[in-house]
Amino acid sequence: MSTWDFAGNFVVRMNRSHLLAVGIALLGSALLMTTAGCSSPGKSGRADGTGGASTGTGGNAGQLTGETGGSTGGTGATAVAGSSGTGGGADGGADPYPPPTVTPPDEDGSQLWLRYPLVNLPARLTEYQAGITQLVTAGSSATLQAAQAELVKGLGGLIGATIPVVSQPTAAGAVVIGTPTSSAIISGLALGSSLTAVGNEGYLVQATTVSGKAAVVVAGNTDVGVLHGAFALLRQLQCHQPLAGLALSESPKIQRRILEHWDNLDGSIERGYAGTSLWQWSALPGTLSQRYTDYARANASLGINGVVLNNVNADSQILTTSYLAKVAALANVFRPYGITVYLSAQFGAPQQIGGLSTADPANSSVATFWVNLAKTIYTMIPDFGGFLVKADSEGQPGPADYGRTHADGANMLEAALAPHGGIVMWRAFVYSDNGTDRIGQSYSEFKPLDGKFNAGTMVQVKNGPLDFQPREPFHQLFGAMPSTPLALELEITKEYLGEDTHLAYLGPMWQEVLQSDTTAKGQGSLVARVIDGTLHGYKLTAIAGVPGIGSDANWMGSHFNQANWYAFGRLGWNPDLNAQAIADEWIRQTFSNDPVVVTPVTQMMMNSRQNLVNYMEPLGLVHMMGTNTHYGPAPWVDNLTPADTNPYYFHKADATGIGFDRTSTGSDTVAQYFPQVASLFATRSTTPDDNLLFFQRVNWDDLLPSSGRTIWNELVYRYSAGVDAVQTMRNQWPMVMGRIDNQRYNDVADFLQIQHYEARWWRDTCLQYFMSVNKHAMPAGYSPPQQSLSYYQSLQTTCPADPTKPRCPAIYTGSPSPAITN
Ligand code: GCV
Repeated sequence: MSTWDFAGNFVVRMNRSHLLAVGIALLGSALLMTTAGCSSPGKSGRADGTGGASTGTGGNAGQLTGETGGSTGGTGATAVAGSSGTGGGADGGADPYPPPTVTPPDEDGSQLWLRYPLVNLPARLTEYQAGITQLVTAGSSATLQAAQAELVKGLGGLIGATIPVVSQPTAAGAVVIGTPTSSAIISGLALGSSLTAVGNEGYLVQATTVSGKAAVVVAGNTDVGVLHGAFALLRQLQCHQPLAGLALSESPKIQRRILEHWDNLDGSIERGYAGTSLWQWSALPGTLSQRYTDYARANASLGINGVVLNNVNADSQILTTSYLAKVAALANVFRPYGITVYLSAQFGAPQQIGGLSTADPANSSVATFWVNLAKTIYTMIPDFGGFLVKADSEGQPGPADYGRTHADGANMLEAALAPHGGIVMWRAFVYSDNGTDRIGQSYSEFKPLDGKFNAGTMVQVKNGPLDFQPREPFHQLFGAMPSTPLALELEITKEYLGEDTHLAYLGPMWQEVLQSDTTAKGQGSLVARVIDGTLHGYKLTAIAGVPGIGSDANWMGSHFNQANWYAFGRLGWNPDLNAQAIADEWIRQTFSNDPVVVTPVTQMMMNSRQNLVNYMEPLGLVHMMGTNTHYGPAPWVDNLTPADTNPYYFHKADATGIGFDRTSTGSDTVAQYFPQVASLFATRSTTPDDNLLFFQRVNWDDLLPSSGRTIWNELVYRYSAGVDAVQTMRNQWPMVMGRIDNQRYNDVADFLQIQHYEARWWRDTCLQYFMSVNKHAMPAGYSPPQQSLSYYQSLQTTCPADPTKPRCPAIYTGSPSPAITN
């Protein structure tokens, strides 16, 4: 039964017994892919699927049908997680979890993955109740207090009893936390080099004995290491891992793991779909919301250790003393959680708030402005992280305005921050009309500057050369700047991947870029090795993600978007983690450990990004979305200035063919990659299907060897398969009904319905448009577009009414599937 709710959402309320039949039919095949999660995440495999040296951009036919394990044919294998035992002995197909007698109570998603519900696997609960009986404290620092509070809350929730806090172990089952300095017990364990090896932020979590009694030790070299260890222990227990043999030893591979908020001082969030900004600027510094602490807890649970508070399209007011007092108040909340505050700096600030007539980096008054500002900031925020800068891009001022280079601009700021220990993260996302191939601009401007940046400067590079599209090849700069530390920038908010409503798990996308091989120093020169610093010996390393976190109760605009915050944090800690393993542990903590839940939801998540690529921008298409809001399809747009902001610029579809020729017969931008990669993308037979139209121009009737279809028929097939895959997700979701709470169940069901309609909207619009230029007909076996091209074009004026919760009620009608009719 369907209806409209007051917010304009299409609401589905399904009958459980009716849907169970569908679910059971799907469960048989789905159970085959249950994987390990929490304690032994598999190392990620190469995402290129070729087994060769050159790329990591997705394979060919194998990726069409899923990213779950490379078992779907073709050459696009994405490695699966390791398969050591799962919590509660869930392997083997039997469900050891007693079905709930009543549906779990409603949840609004605000607890994220830190829910700590009573363990509902009877044998494991008994084990935990015997093995965790008390918490032994070790010191009064704010960080250790936070670790203690989290353990009291978490352990108590999981075992269903209050955990006494004691100063010395008095019984078996003590959880002992601390550093060798803060805890005589930890010191007495003489953990030696195994502890020193985990560094400043890492931890050891071990089942051991203390004074002859069974205990669990959470040890770090620093209080923050202990806090990270506390969260690691709670993750294991939330995943129902056995206590016996517990032995974790972890440290982060990337130094700075940063959330980059695009929050404006008026409370709006650029490209945010989860409400308004978390930062209550008018109430700060006096009033500190509990939400700030919960946000810090969530980040610390993943090891995220930095926060850029404001939009890169920066308002210089944030650099004034009254705002810095508010920033300092937030920094004080975050500090115990190991989180440092950064700010986006407006390059024009010397003019806007400094009373100067220029922002020229060569002007001594400008340099002095920044030096004095840095002194002020560090007086108020002693551990301030530094500046993030968007300059000479999308209308932002920058050094080019004065005939200076990016290095000139960055080095001036670095000189101001470096004496205090701060750094500059200078963005390589430059978008200005220089008449060359859009995707080549960043490389052209930055590659010649390698080695010219001061030591405290990083260049921050988006994953792909264009702009966070559903699929792009990795950015050419990775591997190309050995003397300049490069940070990786990812977009967690789904600006181009369905905003708040579409279920699109981004772990596979990020794994794809991280495991891409630049070949800069021969085979194995992965993007992950560039950004963890090991390839070139960078002294600074960083990863940044744009979260879009906001005031919505569920933080991210949808329950499944939380998985992307989670995956970002986990990959920042260890860029070699496997996306499927991360999904597995997120599901266990967020929804349930019950394989009846874990199995189908893992499958939904792991297929979701490729499904979305199929119904939005298959075969290497990019930038087909609506102007400004970036919501919905608008492939016909060709009249914007500059030209490289038009969808048409990127697909160039006409009567003969489609695609952007970036080989030597076209823009030759492929030459910006290292030779092995360049040759792969420049050669028709070796270009991965998933990047085909990004690099090559093809005729509509050319055959795609991997499928035997023509390009036109392949596009129709992929668009249609993408739509029907959302139907599959809608069939899978009811399998969890009654095993999770109704509130989140219904929220997800509602959004899946919107996604299904919008997938059909994308498909029908794009196919209608392409037919209008190629004069081809729909092949047999596919449902025709439901409306005319002019109808779809007319929607651009009405959809969306609200860009922060984008919807298009006009197309929420009819039956989106089947798109493939035979
Ligand atoms: C903050 C894209 C987004 C912009 C964003 C820009 C950037 O173009 O649409 O909203 O601006 O990226 O990364 O700077």
